Amino acid sequence: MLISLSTWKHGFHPNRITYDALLAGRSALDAVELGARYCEADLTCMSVGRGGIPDASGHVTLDASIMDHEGRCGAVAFVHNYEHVASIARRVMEKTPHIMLVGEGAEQFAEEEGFTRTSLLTTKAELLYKEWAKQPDKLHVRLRRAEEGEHEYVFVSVDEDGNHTEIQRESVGLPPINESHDTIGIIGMDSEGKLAGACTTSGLAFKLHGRVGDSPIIGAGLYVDGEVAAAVATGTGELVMRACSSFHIVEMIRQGMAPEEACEVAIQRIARDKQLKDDMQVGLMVIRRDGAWASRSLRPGFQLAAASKRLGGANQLYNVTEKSISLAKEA
Ligand code: SD4
Repeated sequence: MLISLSTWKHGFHPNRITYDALLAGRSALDAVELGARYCEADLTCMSVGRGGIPDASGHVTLDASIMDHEGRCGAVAFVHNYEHVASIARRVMEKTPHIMLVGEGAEQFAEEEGFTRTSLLTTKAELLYKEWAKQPDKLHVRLRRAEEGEHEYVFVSVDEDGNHTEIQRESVGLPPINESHDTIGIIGMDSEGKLAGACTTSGLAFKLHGRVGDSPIIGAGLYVDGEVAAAVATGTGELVMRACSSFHIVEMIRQGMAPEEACEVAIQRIARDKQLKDDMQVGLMVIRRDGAWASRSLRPGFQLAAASKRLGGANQLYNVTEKSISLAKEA
């Protein structure tokens, strides 16, 4: 019963890597970690790993979590100098009695564990930061639903009268094509029916220095219960954190709700958040223990990559709309 699901269009290649690892007999935990690592090293992906967009002080800081079918979990947050944060999270899970390490402590642990120290800031991300820093109150970054379903950053200038005008991507050093990306969340089921998940991100562009989102928070960005389901979230982390969305989905499934209904109810909860704004998005995905999976987003524009035995092993991109998409139980 092999299944892998990855968030967003840029999850397509990582999802292939995850699914191939499952096919090769690797555990769900290994497979999701491998997919996450691919994305963390992909420099075109500007919100995961190296190459991510910096925070408001010009630093790229990464957050990640990982969880297995036995409820073991690990997380790191506010990591400045190591690219493979999902693997560091796994190491926290496997080698310490703790769940989460942050900042300097996480980096010291990574160093001791032999992870390679590296600068996360690429020239492209630095150029973008410099543009933003010239007029942080005039250049706003918003998340927009792009035509082909990708969630992308758009840049908006604000004039003295407070009027917002979208500005060309070229003028902030980005190519005109739709090339922006988001956090990756990967959930998978292996040949033994075991579930696992990973979530890794540089977080929201130009976030306040020190801000940590939902991705490393167990129960918010990621939750796995091997007897029930694995769920992952992406999008505006503050919304997901207030609703504990991944945990919420898994618990509703535990009580007998179908995966698509659980996604629906979790999204409706987020839709009632009093801080919700037009440009905020959330995407949720879940795999139930029997292989049924579903996904739902707050607004159109969320995509996911799915590969499964039922899909003949093909890796496919799905557009998730305001309606849930779901695939029935795997044979
Ligand atoms: C965060 N949830 O840090 C992440 C960002 C994300 O799609 O997933 N964007 O809030």
